[in-house]
Amino acid sequence: WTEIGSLDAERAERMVLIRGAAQAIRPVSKKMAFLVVRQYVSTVQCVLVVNKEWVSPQMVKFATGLSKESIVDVEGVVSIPKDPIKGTTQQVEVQVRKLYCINRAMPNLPINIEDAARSEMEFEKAEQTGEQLVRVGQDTRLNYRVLDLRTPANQATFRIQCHVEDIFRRFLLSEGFVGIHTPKLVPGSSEGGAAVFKLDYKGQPACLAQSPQLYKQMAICGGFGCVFEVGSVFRAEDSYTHRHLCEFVGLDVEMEIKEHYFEVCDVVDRLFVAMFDYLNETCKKELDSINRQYPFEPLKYLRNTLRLTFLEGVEMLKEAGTEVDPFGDLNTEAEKTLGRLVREKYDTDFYILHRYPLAVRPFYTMPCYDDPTYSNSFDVFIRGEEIISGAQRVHLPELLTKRAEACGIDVKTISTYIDSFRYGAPPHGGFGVGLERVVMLFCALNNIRKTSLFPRDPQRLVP
Ligand code: ATP
Ligand code: AMO
Repeated sequence: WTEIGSLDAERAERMVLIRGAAQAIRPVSKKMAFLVVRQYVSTVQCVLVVNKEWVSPQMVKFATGLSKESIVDVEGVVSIPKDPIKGTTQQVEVQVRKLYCINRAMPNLPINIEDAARSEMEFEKAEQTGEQLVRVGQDTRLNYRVLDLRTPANQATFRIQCHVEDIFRRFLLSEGFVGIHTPKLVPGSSEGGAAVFKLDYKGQPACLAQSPQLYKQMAICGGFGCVFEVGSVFRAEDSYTHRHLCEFVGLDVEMEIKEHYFEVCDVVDRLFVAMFDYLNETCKKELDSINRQYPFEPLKYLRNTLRLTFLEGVEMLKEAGTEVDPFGDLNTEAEKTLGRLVREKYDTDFYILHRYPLAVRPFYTMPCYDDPTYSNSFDVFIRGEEIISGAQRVHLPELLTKRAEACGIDVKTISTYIDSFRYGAPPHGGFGVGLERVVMLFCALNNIRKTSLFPRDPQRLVP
């Protein structure tokens, strides 16, 4: 068996056996037909020409009668065409000798993969030439996700996502972090607010974990020093936005701090610079596949990630004519504007904003020692949108109790968590990353549903 992606001029004249989906079937005459066969992100043109030895007119008829997306095995000889081939990734052809249909797809599928893989530029061109092309809307894509996932851009997206997760694990393991798994069935909220999915736990009220926050801190109290987790996170988001899901994959880190919360920012810095370097060097083919359908500018990032204080950000916004509350949060628009300003001034799309007002951070966040209206916390942005929240945590049980009460939390519901800090607890901090957001923003995709295999949003529970 040969992978379609490896078919090149070096294999010319050689016999190969490939398996893939019949993406397009183009009859030319009773004696000739083309079959485009796809495997993952690669496509190759297979040529059937009637001859005495191998291809009969019945075989051409059989090929042209195949339904799109049927799974086929093709045996044939690799050849180099006279003219460059349009519309396939491989620049060689396969002269068919044998053709088998392994599994027939139903005719008239709800999504045609070639339509689903078109770029906006192709639609613009078609408008000028009068060609009628079919647009595939997002709901149709998600309703028939199994078909939609077959486009090269989608194949590439989830391969990149797999690399992001893999680099996250490998980097942290190489720095001595321990991988953990915390419970997803939990007694209460960790991030505050009403955004929890409630459920009945054998008669006790419970919910799905909004984050591993309290447990990853308890793992530090358990003596692990530094930990990470890759796991599902559940948020009962009310509103329908381009960057919120009701279930996403959280990449979480928690670690002891010796002196300053910048030690946590240093991990973010090293981890993400290594990740972006790796993606750019190792995933060129995948990035090209995404770029072909959804063109984007490569992410700009610095060797040492830029760190701005929240107040420096507020000042930059003010100078540009956007007034924001220096004790409040940045809204989505202000975050975007700041992203543009940072890019203009510092030539980077990736930066850390730290020392947020305490009032807009969760109860477990450590206030700044020099000014408790601010906090030892940070958010990290790609192209003006948040991918990470992090902070130093309150490890002093009295202060933690006061902070929880001030945030309206019934401390009885988190007593075992607060008690964890009574048995000797080191200063610590950490951060949480949304996997789908990292992939979405690295590739400048416009919607988080594109980076979730089977997205869960306030309106979608199927497929
Ligand atoms: P997280 O919820 O993890 O903090 P986030 O991107 O929602 O991630 P926030 O700090 O909560 O970040 O919110 C930043 C801004 O995004 C808010 O000020 C608000 O304008 C907007 N925002 C947050 N959540 C929603 C939502 N569910 N729907 C619409 N806008 C939201
Ligand atoms: P936060 O609530 O900011 O912080 O979440 C961390 C990161 O998770 C991602 N994220 C989401 N992704 C998709 N859909 C959502 N609804 C959604 N909500 C959040 C974002 C965000 O930056 N416990 C803290 C982290 C910490 O301090 O360690 C927390 O959960 O990328």
